[in-house]
Amino acid sequence: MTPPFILYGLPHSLYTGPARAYLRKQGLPMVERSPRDPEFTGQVQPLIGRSIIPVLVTPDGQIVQDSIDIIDHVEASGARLSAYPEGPRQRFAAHLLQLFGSQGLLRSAMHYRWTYYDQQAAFLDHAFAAGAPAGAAQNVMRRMQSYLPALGVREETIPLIEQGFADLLAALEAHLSLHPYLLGGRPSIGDYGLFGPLYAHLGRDPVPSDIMKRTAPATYRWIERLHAPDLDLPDMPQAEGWMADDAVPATVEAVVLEMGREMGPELADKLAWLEAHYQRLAPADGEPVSAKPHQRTLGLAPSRYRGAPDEVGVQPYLLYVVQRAERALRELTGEDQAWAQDLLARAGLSAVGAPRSARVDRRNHIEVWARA
Ligand SMILES: N[C@@H](CCC(=O)N[C@@H](CS)C(=O)NCC(=O)O)C(=O)O
Repeated sequence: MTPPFILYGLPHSLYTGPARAYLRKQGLPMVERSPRDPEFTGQVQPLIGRSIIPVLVTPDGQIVQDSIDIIDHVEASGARLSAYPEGPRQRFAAHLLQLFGSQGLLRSAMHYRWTYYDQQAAFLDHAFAAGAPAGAAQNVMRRMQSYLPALGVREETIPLIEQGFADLLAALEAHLSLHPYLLGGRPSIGDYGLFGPLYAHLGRDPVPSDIMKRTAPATYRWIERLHAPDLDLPDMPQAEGWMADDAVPATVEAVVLEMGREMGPELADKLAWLEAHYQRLAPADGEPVSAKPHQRTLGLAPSRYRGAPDEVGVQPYLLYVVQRAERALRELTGEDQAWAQDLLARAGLSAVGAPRSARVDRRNHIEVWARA
């Protein structure tokens, strides 16, 4: 009998969510195990070189780290429900929203989890105890909490973050009241990207999930639907497949506009920071982006968040995700290209596709600088 895929992850982990939801939709035999599992600590983690989840071990023993790389690994061997639309507009929109979920909603997700720790202590203590031995869980939680300033979570930004969450839920709700997924009757890489923060933190932790259930019930259902092993459509029109004619409806464009409000300025400033850093460093192809694999943030970039002064930590991984959206952007021609440029400009996201020489690749489970 073929052994199952093993996913090392945790229910409350933002980046495990997309990998788990995707693997379930593929109907692949799979078990999920905690990173406390001795096989993980003894055999898998030493190969990865840092303490990080999710990690996939395939039936033939290959090891894949990274939520995006896990999905792409399965795609490459033929997925029953590919996350990549064939239509170039839809594919670009899906990549853009993956960027939003993977990078742009971290501030919100971490704010709601840790600013409201006192109101959610029983839930979070219970969750983190599953991922670390007693005693160590408190240290992990303190480390997570210490990331807030570099994520731009400060007293002055908190009301703005919360307004942003409400606005995003309103935009998602308008779309998901009509459609099961972002681009029709099946999930795309954009759905999986947004699922990360909207499930693990914002859809499970008591304070934000309560807001979601009360104000955005169709969005909450979309989370359940993405997490199910099937398409889970009893309450929706049985419209299977992508929307016709490569359509990206106005309700999805509205979510992209929310993306721009949430992360447009910081995206531009972080990318400019990375470019300047890369120029200064002039790294060789394949050089790790940081001295140690667990060091993810290279520095702080001054920026703006919804009109307020801001300062945010810069992670080269961002570029890895941006490059994917840019690849999809380059595939658009003629009217489709003009549509994308107009959407990016309206959203304040024109940093996507701007000229740049810095490139980030992932090799041997870590991020490295790449020369063209
Ligand atoms: N780019 C990675 C990010 C993974 C990641 O940040 N995982 C978190 C859990 S959601 C983690 O393992 N954090 C450990 C730490 O920061 O010490 C991916 O997409 O898989």
